[in-house]
Amino acid sequence: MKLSPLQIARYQYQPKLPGMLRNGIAEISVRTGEKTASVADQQKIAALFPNTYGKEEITFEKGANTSPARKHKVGVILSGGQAPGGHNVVCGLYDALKATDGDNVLYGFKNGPIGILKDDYVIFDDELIDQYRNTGGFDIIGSGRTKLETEDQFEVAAEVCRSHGITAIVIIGGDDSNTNAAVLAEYFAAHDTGVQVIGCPKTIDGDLKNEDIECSFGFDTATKTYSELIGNIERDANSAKKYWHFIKVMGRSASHVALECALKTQPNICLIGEEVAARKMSLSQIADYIADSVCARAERGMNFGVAIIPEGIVEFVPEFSVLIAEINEMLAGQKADAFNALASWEEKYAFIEKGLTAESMKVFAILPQGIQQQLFLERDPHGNVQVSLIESEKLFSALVKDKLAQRKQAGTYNGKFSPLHHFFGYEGRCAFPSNFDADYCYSLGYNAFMLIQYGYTGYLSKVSNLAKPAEQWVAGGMPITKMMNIERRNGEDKPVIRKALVELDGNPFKYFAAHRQQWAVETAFTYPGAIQYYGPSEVCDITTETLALEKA
Ligand code: FBP
Repeated sequence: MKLSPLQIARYQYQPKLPGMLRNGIAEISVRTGEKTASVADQQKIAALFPNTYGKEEITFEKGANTSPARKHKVGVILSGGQAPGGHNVVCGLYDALKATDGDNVLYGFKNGPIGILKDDYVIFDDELIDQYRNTGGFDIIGSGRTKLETEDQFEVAAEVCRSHGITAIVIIGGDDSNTNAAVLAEYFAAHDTGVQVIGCPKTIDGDLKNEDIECSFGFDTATKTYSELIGNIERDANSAKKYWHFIKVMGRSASHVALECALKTQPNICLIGEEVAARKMSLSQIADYIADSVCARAERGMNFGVAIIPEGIVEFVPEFSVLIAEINEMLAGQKADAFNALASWEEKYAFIEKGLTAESMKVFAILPQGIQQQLFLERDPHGNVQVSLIESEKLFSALVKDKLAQRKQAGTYNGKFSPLHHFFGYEGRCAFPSNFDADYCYSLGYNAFMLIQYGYTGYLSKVSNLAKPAEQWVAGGMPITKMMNIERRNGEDKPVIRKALVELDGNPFKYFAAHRQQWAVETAFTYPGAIQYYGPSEVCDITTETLALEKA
């Protein structure tokens, strides 16, 4: 394999651990804190997790290691979408495990949770691990979206662990994967399997966070990557002065990515799904909001600009959600076959007109035909419209175009509008992790082993105080059940980790809201440039604007 100069240099990078983990395994002691309770629905969660609920928060400290001496065989699983730094979680876990005892063994289950069900694994050694230090991607063992959630699966997982003598599993995943980690931990404890389960908080979407978990890993690098690209586009826009760029960024259920990119690049427009929902904005109102910026800038002779659109935006638009629900209902079960059998779009359109309520038909009618057709193309395994596949950047530019045409007719706008479209998602998920993510992830993995060594199960590896230099970071663990509440999923009440949406009364949004009017009219673009790995700490080690504002 040919290596790039950066890859070779990154192999040598030594990730920074929190100060309390720096003196070697023998010098890490544990402090037990308060007992915990779930964020809501305490009685129900306690009843569902009798063996793992209510445990104490713990913090590691410098001091004599009092954990019982024993050999460890640990399995690790990468779950869900890629996020920069995943390899370093594995490396940190491996290094801590081997530093404790060279005979300890780390198994990597391949291609996500399916790996443990199929008993498909690799055993890590120095040669393999050293090829992946400080690199992006999850390709060291692969990832996947199979969910570990049924008792049958848990039994298979227990049997696989028993056959190898594995006594702990580390699951690196988002809110769903860590919810499943908690359920698996409870099952293993209830069945006396002797297998511990530890989770690690991953997702570029940034929606796995709460008062304990300050951010999920990967968010820093992904948003820096998108912001570099957005900044470059802003500069191009300001040079050529002829295009409006509509840029969709990943973030399926929350707008943290869009908000962070906006804080970094100061575009003319950034939509925040949570605000759209709170203000019950319609598609037409959103289009008017963007068109106002286009007009105001045109009046000043600036027929160019940049608008950031979060991937999940349409689900936040109330009238659009109703439309999607009606389409899902209209095509449920056999009805989809009847629809698909219709030969022409005209016939399909007539079918749709009959199936939708008058209100939803009004919404459907204003959509560009390409988007209308997208709503009927791709279905997920449950038969639902895959909202993330809707090209919302094109949807909004088309709606804005219509608004501008109306304004032109009314004589209130006389500019030029040439939109271009981009989608930034996969570009950022496997980037070389920033120093922050490299350090944070290595610490999460190292720390996960400390939790295993001290016998904890059903815990999330927790590293906090992240807005400060790594030396001051605090390492410890949090029972996953503390983050849970009961939510309705697929028609059933389920215990799940609560997803963190953008808080409209939080500092990051408030800062954005206080500046966006100015950004909408003026050209206040900022150009963050590429992630830097070598150089002054204030250039290379700082993390997100979101975290800085949250901790301000
Ligand atoms: P996770 O929640 O698993 O971390 O994945 C998040 C994400 O990157 C979203 O931003 C995006 O909508 C989705 O994954 C894309 O999924 P896929 O990789 O399956 O196309």
